[in-house]
Amino acid sequence: MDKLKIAIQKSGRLYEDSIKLLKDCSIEVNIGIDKLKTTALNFPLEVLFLRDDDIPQYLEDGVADIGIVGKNVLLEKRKRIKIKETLGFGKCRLSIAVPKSLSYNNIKDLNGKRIATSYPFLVEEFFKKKCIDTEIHEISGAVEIAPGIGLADCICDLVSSGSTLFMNGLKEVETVLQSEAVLASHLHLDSTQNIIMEKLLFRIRAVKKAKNNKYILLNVSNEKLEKIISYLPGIKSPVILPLANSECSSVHSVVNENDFWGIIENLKALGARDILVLPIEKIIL
Ligand code: PRT
Ligand code: ZN
Repeated sequence: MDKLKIAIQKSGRLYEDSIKLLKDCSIEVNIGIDKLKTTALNFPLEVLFLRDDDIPQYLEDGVADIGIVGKNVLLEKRKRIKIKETLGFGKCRLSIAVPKSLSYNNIKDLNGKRIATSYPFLVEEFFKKKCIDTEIHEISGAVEIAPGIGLADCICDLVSSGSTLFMNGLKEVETVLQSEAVLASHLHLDSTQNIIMEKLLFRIRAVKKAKNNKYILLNVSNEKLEKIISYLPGIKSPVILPLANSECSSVHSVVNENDFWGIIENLKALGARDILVLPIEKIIL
């Protein structure tokens, strides 16, 4: 049977989560010793292990059919490929940072400044849109030390916790891009490749939906049941089951991770008791 070729990062920040995503999609991947490529055991997928910077080019050329790569890399490389799905991991932002000692009021303070970055295209676009004139110095690594050694006045680099900036005496002042890992594809997949990709996307979306939601069970006395039901969201509506104690009911529902704590607090205030929260493996609507 034909196989779809997926490119993932060989090692680095996206590797573990990419493999985990496949695993969560029930796709078993046997990782060999040389780790150049491997074949999934129970899904028509061939996995190619590459440097993240090379993935957009391979996707444009059709050497790989689909790939997992940071949106930051994908937009910087400007290859003709399609983003099919955001994946919710590898989250970071591409930000401008200046020395802590520099007093910064607004973006105009960056006029005429030398900016060191590994993302010259995205940085240039950003400043062009804001009509700010800067001098961009492309460097490939250790961007955060550039101001300290006099190579630049400020930097534009990826930030997640902010500790690298902090340790190098820098402060974040502008966000150029919010980024996360995405699944991207070659522009012209044939029909079999498309079918396999859609099967994979179907699984990925089910896993993503499950990750963003929790299954919640609670007990409530029957006189408070109506209020709880009207408040509690659910996929359709909550499940209500009688308890052995006929004055109380058990309510089951699904709540979104983002609203979770607010919902729990309100449920408690409305009389919910014995609240249990469980992870969900997959949601298929
Ligand atoms: O070897 P290869 O070329 O494949 O990997 P790489 O070294 O180029 O990339 P890698 O593994 O560092 O990152 C891969 C992708 O992870 C990036 O393209 C982003 O999409 C994503 N990502 C998420 C990050 C970060 N968070 C991140 N914090 N990539 C890099 N960083 C670096 C950043 O450059 C800085 O040096 O981490 C430092 C800042 O982190 P904090 O936590 O101190 O703010
Ligand atoms: Zn890289």
